[in-house]
Amino acid sequence: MELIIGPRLYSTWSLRPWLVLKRCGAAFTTTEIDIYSAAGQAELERISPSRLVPLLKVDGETIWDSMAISVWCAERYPEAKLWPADAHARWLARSAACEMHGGFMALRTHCGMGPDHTMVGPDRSPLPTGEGLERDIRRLVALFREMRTRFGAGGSYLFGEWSVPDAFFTPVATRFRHFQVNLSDFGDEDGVAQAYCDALLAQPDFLEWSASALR
Ligand SMILES: N[C@@H](CCC(=O)N[C@@H](CS)C(=O)NCC(=O)O)C(=O)O
Repeated sequence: MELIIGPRLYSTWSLRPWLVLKRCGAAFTTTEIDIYSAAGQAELERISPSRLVPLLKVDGETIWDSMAISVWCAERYPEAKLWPADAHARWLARSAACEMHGGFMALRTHCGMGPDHTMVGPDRSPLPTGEGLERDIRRLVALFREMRTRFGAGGSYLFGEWSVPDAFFTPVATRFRHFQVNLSDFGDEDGVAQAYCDALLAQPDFLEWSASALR
């Protein structure tokens, strides 16, 4: 099984299924494509149905899109318990992961990751201003606080134990760190959302990803 990803320094979309596969204990290889080079673009054209990464090559198929790969993982590795066991938590965990998958365009646009800003490097940049950015950050803070308060008792992740939304929100924690977002300015009075982001950044799998990106 092969996961094809973009550059580890920048590719927030690639990090998500990589974290999910690690949680499954899956045996997989990782192939990085430099999507910023002409050769990488040609490779994308050749191998990717959507011209995007990540891709998972398994059982003779190419599964594209980070959410589709995560859903496949939950099917293939039920013992990894990738979604919360409690039904209410599970419904909301899927809502949260899908909201991240399809939304927060202002955060993506104004706090982008790419050759100018790395997801894992030590460099930091000031928080830009931009249409919709404050609304996106406030919404993320509110979401993190609500889920942690309602469902987080069993651990330090969004729904207590680790689940798919944690993979989808790890790139948010890296953006908040890189752009030095002070979450208390966005409704996180007592640090609940910040503690969650800290837990995401301290995940051993994420630290492994960061270390390999910086090598
Ligand atoms: N919704 C897709 C988004 C994937 C995506 O946007 N991937 C970026 C890399 S982070 C990409 O492949 N970009 C190729 C390019 O810009 O040419 C997913 O979840 O997999």
